[in-house]
Amino acid sequence: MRCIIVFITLLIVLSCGVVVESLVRHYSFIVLLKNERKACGRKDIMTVNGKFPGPTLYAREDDTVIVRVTNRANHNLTIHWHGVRQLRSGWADGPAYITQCPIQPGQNYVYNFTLSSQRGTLLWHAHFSWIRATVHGAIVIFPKHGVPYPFPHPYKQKTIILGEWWKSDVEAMVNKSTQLGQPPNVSDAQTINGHPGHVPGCATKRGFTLHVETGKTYLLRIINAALNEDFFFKIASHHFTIVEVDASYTKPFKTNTIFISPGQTTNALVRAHRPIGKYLIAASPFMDAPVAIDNLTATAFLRYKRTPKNSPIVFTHIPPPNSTLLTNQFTDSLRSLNSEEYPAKVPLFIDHNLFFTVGVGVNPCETCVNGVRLVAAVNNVTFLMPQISLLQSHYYNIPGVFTDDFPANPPFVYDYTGKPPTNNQTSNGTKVYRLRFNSTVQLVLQDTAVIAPESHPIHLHGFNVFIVGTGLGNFDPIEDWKGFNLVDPVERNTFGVPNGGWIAIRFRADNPGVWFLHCHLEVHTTWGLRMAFLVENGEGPNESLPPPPSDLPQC
Ligand SMILES: *[C@@H]1O[C@H](CO)[C@@H](O)[C@H](O)[C@H]1NC(C)=O
Ligand SMILES: *[C@@H]1O[C@H](CO)[C@@H](O)[C@H](O)[C@H]1NC(C)=O
Ligand SMILES: *[C@@H]1O[C@H](CO)[C@@H](O)[C@H](O)[C@H]1NC(C)=O
Ligand SMILES: *[C@@H]1O[C@H](CO)[C@@H](O)[C@H](O)[C@H]1NC(C)=O
Ligand SMILES: *[C@@H]1O[C@H](CO)[C@@H](O)[C@H](O)[C@H]1NC(C)=O
Ligand SMILES: *[C@@H]1O[C@H](CO)[C@@H](O)[C@H](O)[C@H]1NC(C)=O
Ligand SMILES: *[C@@H]1O[C@H](CO)[C@@H](O)[C@H](O)[C@H]1NC(C)=O
Ligand SMILES: *[C@@H]1O[C@H](CO)[C@@H](O)[C@H](O)[C@H]1NC(C)=O
Ligand SMILES: *[C@@H]1O[C@H](CO)[C@@H](O)[C@H](O)[C@H]1NC(C)=O
Ligand SMILES: *[C@@H]1O[C@H](CO)[C@@H](O)[C@H](O)[C@H]1NC(C)=O
Ligand SMILES: *[C@@H]1O[C@H](CO)[C@@H](O)[C@H](O)[C@H]1NC(C)=O
Ligand SMILES: [Cu+2]
Repeated sequence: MRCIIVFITLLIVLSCGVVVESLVRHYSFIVLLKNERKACGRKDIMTVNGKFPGPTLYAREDDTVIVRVTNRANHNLTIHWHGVRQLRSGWADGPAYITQCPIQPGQNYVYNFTLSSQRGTLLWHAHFSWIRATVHGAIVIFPKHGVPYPFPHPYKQKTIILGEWWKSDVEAMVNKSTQLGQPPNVSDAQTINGHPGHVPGCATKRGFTLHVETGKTYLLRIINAALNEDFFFKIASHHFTIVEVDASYTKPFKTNTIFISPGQTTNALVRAHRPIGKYLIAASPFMDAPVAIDNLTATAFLRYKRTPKNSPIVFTHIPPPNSTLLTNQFTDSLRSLNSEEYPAKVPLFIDHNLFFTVGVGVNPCETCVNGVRLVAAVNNVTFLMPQISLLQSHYYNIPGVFTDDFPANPPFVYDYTGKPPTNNQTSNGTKVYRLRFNSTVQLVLQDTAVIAPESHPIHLHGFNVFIVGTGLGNFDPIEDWKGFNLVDPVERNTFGVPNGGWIAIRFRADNPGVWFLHCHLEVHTTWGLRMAFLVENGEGPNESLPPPPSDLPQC
C-alpha cells in the first residue's frame, strides 16, 4: 500500500514538475484561392494555407487554441470547430449568422477557445454556404500529459479525411441551383486525403498510401468532411477495432466496415497482421432513398513494408449504396466507454421533452423551374438566415432578428413515415427554442415521408448528446421510451436520423449561448433543415457568456 502511495505521489510530483499548465497554441489560417494539386481538371480552389485538405490542428486536452483567420479569398466565410464544446466561448463557434457575421474578403478574425475535458479526433470546416467543400481539416486532441489512452498505445497514428470533389466552381453551382429551386449537382468524385484514386477523367498522379509494418498496430483518425455523402470505409482483409467516435471513447468493438456520416469522426485501431502486400482501402457512398448521389468509390492503398514492386492488389467487396443493414450494425454496436475515468453522465430527469420532425418539402416559387422550390424543415419551419448573427442579437438585445417561439412539437400529428399529408408545403421563420441554464433536454428527431423519407445526419453545436434510442417508423412515446439505454449510450455531436425512423437524444444545457442544430448534408441545410437553441445565462460569470472579442466581424 505504502509503495502505491509513494508511486502515486511520485507521478503527481513528476507530472506537476514537468507540465502543470496547459499550453496556448497559435495557428495562422490564411484562406486563399490556390490549387496545389490539379486533380480532376479544376484550377483554383479555396484552401487554408494552400492545402487540400487543410492543415491539422494538434493540441492537448485543456489547451487553449488561438487561430488567426485571414480571408484572402473572394468570398465571405467563417470557420467552425466541429465538435469543440466551446464552453462559454460561443463567439468562437463559427456558423455564419448564428454566432458571428462572416469574415469578409480582406478581413481577419481570431478564434480563441479552450479544449476543456475533450480528447480525440474532431474536424474544422468553413461554415458559410458550401465553402467547406475544400476548406476543412482535422483537429487532433491528445490526452493530457501522462494520461494514457484507454486502449493499447498504437505504434503510429494516421489521419484519414474523406471528402468530395467538384470539377466546377461549387459556389456558382449551388447559387444556380438555389435560383432554379432544383437539387444541386452531386460531386464528381470522392476523395481520401485529397485523392480520388482510380476515377475516370479524375486521376491524380499519386494516391494516398497508408504505409504499415508487420505486427504493428495503427490508430486511424477517420473524418468524414464530405458535404453530402455518408460513407462506408473498408480496408481489404483487415478489421477495425473502434475505440472512439466524435472525441468520446467507446467500448471497443470489431468490424470490417465503418459507417461514417458528414461531420462524424471515428478512431479505429488496425493491426497489420496479414501477409505483406498491397491492400485496397475504399470509401464508398451510402444512400437508401431514391436520391441522386455521387456513387463513385474513392480508393487508396495499405502497403506493408518490404512489399515487392508490382505485387498484386488485394481487393475487397464494396457494399452497395443501399446497405442499410450495415449502417445499423455499426451504429447499434456503439456504446460509451462509461468507465470510472470517463463516465456517461446521461441526464435522468428531463426538463424539456421535445419532438421535432425533420424532412423536405416543396414550396411555390414563381421564378423557379417548375414553379416550385425544394425546401427542408424542422417541425415544418424552414429556417431563414438572419442578416446579423443570432448571438449578437441575443447579447445586445437587438430586436426583430429572431423570435423564441420555435415549437416543441410539429403543428399537427400525422402518420409521419407512412401517409404524409398531401400538402407538402412548409412555413418559415427565424425561430429559436429557449432553454434555461443547466436544464435537461430530451429530443426525439422524427424523419418524415413528405416527398420521400431519407436519413439525416444531424449536428448540434456546443454540446455532446447521448443517443438513448433509435427505431423505425413513428416514435411511440410510451412503448419506445421503455427501451432507452440510459446506462452507456454513445456520446456524439453528429447523429443519424434513420430513413423512415427516429432517434432520441439527451443533453444538459450547461453552455450559455446560441447553438445551431442542422442536417450535416449541406444540401438539406441550404434548403432550411436547421434551427437554433438559445441557452440563457446562469448565475455569475462562470455560467454566463462573456462579451464578444473586439475583432468580432460586423455585418
Ligand atoms: C483568449 O481568451 C482569453 C480569455 O478567455 C484571454 O485571456 C486571452 O487574452 C485571449 N487571447 C487572445 C490572443 O485573444
Ligand atoms: C449568384 O448568382 C447571382 C446572379 O447570377 C450573382 O449576382 C451572384 O454574384 C452569385 N453569387 C455567387 C456567390 O456566386
Ligand atoms: C451540373 O452538371 C451538369 C452535367 O454534369 C452540367 O452540365 C451542369 O453545368 C452542372 N451545373 C452546374 C450549375 O454546375
Ligand atoms: C451511378 O450513377 C450513375 C449516374 O447516376 C448511373 O448511371 C450508374 O448506374 C450508377 N452506378 C451504380 C453502381 O449504381
Ligand atoms: C439495393 O439495390 C439493388 C439494386 O438496385 C436492389 O437489387 C436491392 O434489392 C436493393 N437492396 C435493398 C436492401 O433495398
Ligand atoms: C406536393 O403536393 C402537391 C399537392 O398535393 C402535389 O401536386 C405535388 O406533386 C407534390 N410534390 C411532390 C414533389 O411530391
Ligand atoms: C406546414 O406549414 C404549411 C404552411 O403553414 C401548411 O400549409 C402545412 O399544412 C404544414 N404542414 C405540416 C405537415 O405541418
Ligand atoms: C415565408 O413564408 C411566407 C408566408 O407563407 C411567404 O410569403 C414567404 O415567401 C416565405 N419566404 C421564404 C423566403 O420562403
Ligand atoms: C446542474 O444540475 C445538476 C443536477 O441538478 C447539478 O448536479 C449541477 O450541480 C448543476 N450544475 C450547475 C453548474 O449548476
Ligand atoms: C469560477 O470558476 C473558477 C475556476 O473554476 C473558480 O475558481 C471560481 O471560484 C468560480 N467562481 C464562482 C463565482 O463560482
Ligand atoms: C458578405 O457578408 C456581408 C455581411 O453580412 C454582406 O453584407 C454581404 O452581402 C456578403 N456578401 C456576399 C457575397 O454574400
Ligand atoms: Cu438531411
